[in-house]
This record gives sequence, structure tokens and C-alpha cells, in this order.
Amino acid sequence: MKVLQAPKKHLPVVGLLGLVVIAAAGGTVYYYQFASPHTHAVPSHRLVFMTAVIQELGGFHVNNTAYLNQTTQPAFDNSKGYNLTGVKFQDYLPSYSDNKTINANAGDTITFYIHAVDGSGHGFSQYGSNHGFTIDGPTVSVAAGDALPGTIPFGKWYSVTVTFVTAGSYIYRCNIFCSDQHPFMQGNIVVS
Ligand SMILES: [Cu+2]
Repeated sequence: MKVLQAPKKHLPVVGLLGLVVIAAAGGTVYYYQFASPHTHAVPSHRLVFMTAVIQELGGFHVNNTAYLNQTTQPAFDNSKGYNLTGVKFQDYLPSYSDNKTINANAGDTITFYIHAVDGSGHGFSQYGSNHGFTIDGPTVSVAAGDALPGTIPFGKWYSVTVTFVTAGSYIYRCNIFCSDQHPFMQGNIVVS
């Protein structure tokens, strides 16, 4: 008879543990479904679409931003640029509206698509036939096969995929002398 009583003493404990486990799991589900402000779990893969023209005509300009909702990247060609046909993505608004500042979270990957614009014929001196793209900052990890710094001939496209490992302030800039105001041809990347 005492042997039968022993398991009964454990039953309430087992029951409590079960409730705790269920509550924890439920809480986690609740957090991700309702409390998490974004549908995109960190880290995300962002796509940033930009143009590059001499600083006298505006320098770098972010035209659009999107989350890539798949693991494979859009098709890309130096002449035609990116191809989003059949690609799952979701546009988002950057936190800054100067069209030069890019925001991200530590661990995020950003693929830059940059179209170099020929600025000749606008009354400003333009030197050479290329813009450049490089990033200064705490820690950047460049995808295998991609070039950073990169050279972007006028009229062509350039793409580079970079993972921002560490939070901090980054600067992207042109690294090829292209006009008198070349040193100012840059923008910020704020990684939180
Ligand atoms: Cu330049």
C-alpha cells in the first residue's frame, strides 16, 4: 500500500512542470506572434537600391529598400542590373528620409545594387568614367565572390552583399576620384 502512495506524491509535481512547460511554450509563441514588432526576425536580409552620380548632382541616392524573403538572391547582371521577377521580397521604409542613410540591425545582411549614372552634360567637371563603392566601419563581412571596394563604370550596375556583424556607425563612400566634390560623395549606415 505504501508502494502505491509513492507515485501519487510525484503526480502534482509532474503536473506543475507540465503547466510550466506549456506556459513557457505558449509565451514564446505569443511573443513572436504578437509582441515582436516586426514580422522579420533579426537578422534580416535587406536589399538597397541606389544610384551613384557625382556629388554635384546629388552623389549617392537610395531609391528603394526591401527585405528579401527567400534565401536565394535576385538574378543580377552588370548591364541590366537586378531582376526581381519571381523573387519574394517586401518593401520597407528606412528610418531616415535623407535618401542617403541606411539603417540595419547587427547581424543583418545588406545587398547593395548601385547604378552609376553618367553626369556629363550638366555643367560640372566629371573625371574618369567610374564611380567606386567602399564601406568604412567596425566589422563588415563581404560575401564570397563579391568585390569591396568595387568599381562601377558609368551606365553599369554593381552589386555587393555585406553582413554587418557589429553595431555601430558605418560610412559608405565613393573611392574613385570622380569630380571636385568627390570627397563628399558618401552616406551613413547606422547598425543598431
Ligand atoms: Cu567619386
